[in-house]
Amino acid sequence: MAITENKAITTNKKVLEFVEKQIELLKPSKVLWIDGSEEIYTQLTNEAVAKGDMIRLNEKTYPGCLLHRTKPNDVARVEARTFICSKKEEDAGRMYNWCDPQEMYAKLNNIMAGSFAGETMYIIPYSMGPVGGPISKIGIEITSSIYVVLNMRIMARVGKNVLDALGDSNDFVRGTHAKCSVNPDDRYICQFPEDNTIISVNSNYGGNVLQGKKCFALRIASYQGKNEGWMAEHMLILGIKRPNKETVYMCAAFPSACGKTNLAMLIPPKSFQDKGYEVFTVGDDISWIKPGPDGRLYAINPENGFFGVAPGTNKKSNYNALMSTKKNAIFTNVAINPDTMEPWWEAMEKDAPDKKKPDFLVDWTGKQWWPGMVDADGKEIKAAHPNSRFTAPAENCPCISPVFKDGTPVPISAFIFGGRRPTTVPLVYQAKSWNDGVFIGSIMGSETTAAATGAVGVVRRDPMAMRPFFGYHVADYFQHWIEMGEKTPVDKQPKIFNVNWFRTDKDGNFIWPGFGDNMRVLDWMLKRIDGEVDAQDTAIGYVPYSKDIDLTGLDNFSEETLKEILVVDNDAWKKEAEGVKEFYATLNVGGKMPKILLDKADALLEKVSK
Ligand code: GTP
Ligand code: SPV
Ligand code: MN
Repeated sequence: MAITENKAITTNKKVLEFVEKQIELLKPSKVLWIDGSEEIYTQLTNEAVAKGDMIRLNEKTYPGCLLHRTKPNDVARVEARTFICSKKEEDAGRMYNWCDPQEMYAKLNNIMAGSFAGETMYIIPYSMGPVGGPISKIGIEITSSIYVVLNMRIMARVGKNVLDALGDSNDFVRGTHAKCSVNPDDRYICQFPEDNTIISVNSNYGGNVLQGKKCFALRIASYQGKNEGWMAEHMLILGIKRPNKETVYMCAAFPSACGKTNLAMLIPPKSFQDKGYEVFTVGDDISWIKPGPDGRLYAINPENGFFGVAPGTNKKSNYNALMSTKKNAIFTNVAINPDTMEPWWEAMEKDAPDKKKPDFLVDWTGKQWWPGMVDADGKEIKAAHPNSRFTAPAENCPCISPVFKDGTPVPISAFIFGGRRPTTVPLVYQAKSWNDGVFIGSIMGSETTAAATGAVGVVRRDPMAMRPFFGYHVADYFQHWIEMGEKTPVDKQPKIFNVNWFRTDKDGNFIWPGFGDNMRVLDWMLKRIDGEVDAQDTAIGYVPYSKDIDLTGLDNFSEETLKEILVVDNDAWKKEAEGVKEFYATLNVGGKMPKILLDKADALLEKVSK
């Protein structure tokens, strides 16, 4: 019999039943309900620091900040071990591992049984979206990891008020996280969409175990959205204010580590600031989107914080993200300066290691590190893991939108898709219709990054940046997008664009300056939305006239170069279209792919083959 450390903070029978069942299975020594009180967080932080699980950073320069190191075999999401467990295999779909739910429950129960022995079980009630909000949903995560409790506190709304809002309802996602021995061979990240259930075992890393994020807010929620008439997308939300105009909101889907956090927190170039342009961040990773009473699509950011990529984040590349990490943040797998107890990562620019002092830093694995260190194969050793991350409260962000906190859904005027494409895909183009936009999103490709395990730098198809996050069959997901368009009056449909910040020259350097200068591309979109400029009609959609992208104040970048990255090269697109057809064929087993999209793939090939 477990010793309850504090009393249940709900009388909801379904919640209590779920908790009892997990106690029976996991056999913790103690049980603690996370009620959202400061006392509990302070107690848990002290405990984690005492155990060496967390390192407290410099209280003066990084107040309330902690460092955590994961096991070297547990540093990213693991797509190969992520499962959608729907009753029928055809409902899980094509881009995913599937397993029969009963078989998977049996396997997981076997792995987890008794694994909390000697430990405390934490029960985390959390709301994705503001507690009680019109688009919000509730989950309960059970874990023995203080790292998870402290991160969930930042990433979601956590506490007793969530259970109060739930009342007697059974409408909550049941989540269990069992760290076990962090054995990668027995690691499973499983979603059971038909049961509103998530189970993660043998990991203690971010996206695998902070279940509100990818497991719930994308995999489970995309399935809920399909059934309930809304959408859960891997999209940032930003607001742009032009002088004398209302703020316009846009959502953008880029694959992991391809610039969502950067774009969401963009600082406009000086020439735009001088004109009075302002950018506000609503979210940097996930959007929940629902039709509003006026027929437009409205979005919220269901999260409460950012789980952002650390390396490369500096004052110049993302000032707002950097500032967000200055208090009450948790760093995962970054390096630390043991003298100052401040975090460090590659290209942070501040406190760059001093070559004369070789013991300057401690790397993400806890070992001494100095610049230029190489491993036995002569490969450079990084101080911070390439997928090291910060967990930062959204309220820390200097440009957080005033609508974020109360969670007011914002009307969306544009959807932007994009990925890392060294060739072929122009800087920006616009879909000619909603369904053309669905087609463009569905054929998205990107070079892989360190955000997931596996080879880095290979182009793979990543529809709507959702490849790792679909909670149901990808073809049904495309159909859902088409239907959401049908339900939205044409004049109220968001315009759909595709961007590519990552075109490279023959030496492999990025051609477009990117980052804050992406404002110039967003500005073109605003002008298109308001009907202020024409565009070139091409085989893939509307491409800007170079004169309509404002290059004021951009040194060393000519209109000629811009023209080069706006070109639609028919030969390259012929290969692309053939690749798309092959890709579609892999999805179309059982004839599930919407005919509208299959026809568009044929039409594209025909247009670029002329
Ligand atoms: P997840 O949190 O993994 O979903 O990713 P994210 O899309 O939020 O990624 P993030 O914004 O953290 O992207 C980080 C990577 O994108 C870094 O390598 C940046 O240098 C790079 N990046 C972001 N914006 C730009 C840009 O405009 N141009 C170029 N060349 N690189 C960019
Ligand atoms: C991503 O990989 O897209 C992330 C980080 O946003 S994680 O939460 O680990 O999935
Ligand atoms: Mn993401």
